Order: sequence, then structure tokens, then C-alpha cells
Amino acid sequence: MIKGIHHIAIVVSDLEAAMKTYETLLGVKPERVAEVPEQEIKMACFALPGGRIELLEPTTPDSGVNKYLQKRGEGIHHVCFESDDVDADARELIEKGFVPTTPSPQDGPEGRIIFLHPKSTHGVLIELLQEIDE
Ligand code: CMX
Repeated sequence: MIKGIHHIAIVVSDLEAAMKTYETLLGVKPERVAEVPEQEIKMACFALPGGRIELLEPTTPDSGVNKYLQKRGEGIHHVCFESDDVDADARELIEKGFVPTTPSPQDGPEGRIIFLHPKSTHGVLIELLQEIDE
């Protein structure tokens, strides 16, 4: 089941500069800054009471994130919804016609994730995330 918005991700060309902008705007420092090689990005995550803002800088020229940045410039890259069972939600949504970018969910640093292709969601890349229980 989808529980709410987990984060909104913004693609940027210079993570350091964007971090300064968002620190000033939001009045908080990022809770996490990390490189995620399997997603070909560096990221900074700002936690707010109602959700998170994630800044992404591509680290490879051929990634989908970099292609998007080159084509459309900086801006919103995806919206992430939190799921309480990402495998079940993905199965159900794929049955209903949504198109995943990978055949099934994968484990990432924040939890278990799957992306739905923007062509099946009216132009917005959607991530579903089930956080790992610590
Ligand atoms: N939002 C909306 N549209 C997007 C998009 C995005 N983020 N990224 C690509 N598109 C559009 C392109 O503009 C292009 O549209 P046109 O055909 O109209 O020109 C089309 O999608 C291209 O699709 P494609 O040829 O299937 O694929 P790409 O190689 O460009 O990759 C995508 C796009 C979404 C499949 C790829 O980026 C992907 O698999 N994303 C999921 C993983 C990801 O984004 N990881 C980074 C974030 C990780 C994190 O936050 O942890």
C-alpha cells in the first residue's frame, strides 16, 4: 500500500552549489550526502517534517539522469512514494499496466525500490520505496 510522499528528487549540475542553496532555503543541513554508484549519482537528502528533498548530480555521462539533465536542464527528476510492501505494490501496478524500469524491485541504500517509467505515469518518473527496518 502507498503510505505517502517519501521524497521529491531534483536533478542538479553542481551538487555542492545546490546544497548551499537548499541549506539556505530550508534552514537545515542535509541529513545524508552520499555517492550511489549503482544509480550513477551523488546525492544530498534534506529531511523535513512532511517529507524529504533529494538533490541528485549524475556521475556518469550515459546514465538516464545525465541524459535528462542535458536534455531538460535542472529541475524535478522524480517523485518517490513510500510503500509498506514494494514487491506486492509493484506486482499489482505492473498487472494494471504501469511500466517498471527494472523487472522487479531492487535493494538500495535507502531500502527496496522500483521505478515506474514516466511514459506510463503522465510524464513523471515515479519511485516506490520500502524503507529497510533497522
Ligand atoms: N522524468 C520525466 N521524463 C523522463 C525522465 C524523468 N526523470 N527521464 C527520462 N525521461 C523521458 C525522456 O525525456 C525521454 O522522453 P522522449 O522520448 O519524449 O524524448 C524518455 O523518458 C526516454 O526514455 P528511455 O529512452 O526509456 O530512457 P532513458 O535512457 O532516458 O532513461 C529512465 C530514462 C527513466 C528509464 C531512466 O532514467 C531510469 O531507469 N530511471 C530510474 C533510475 C533513476 O532515475 N535513478 C536515479 C535516482 C536514484 C535515486 O534517487 O536513488
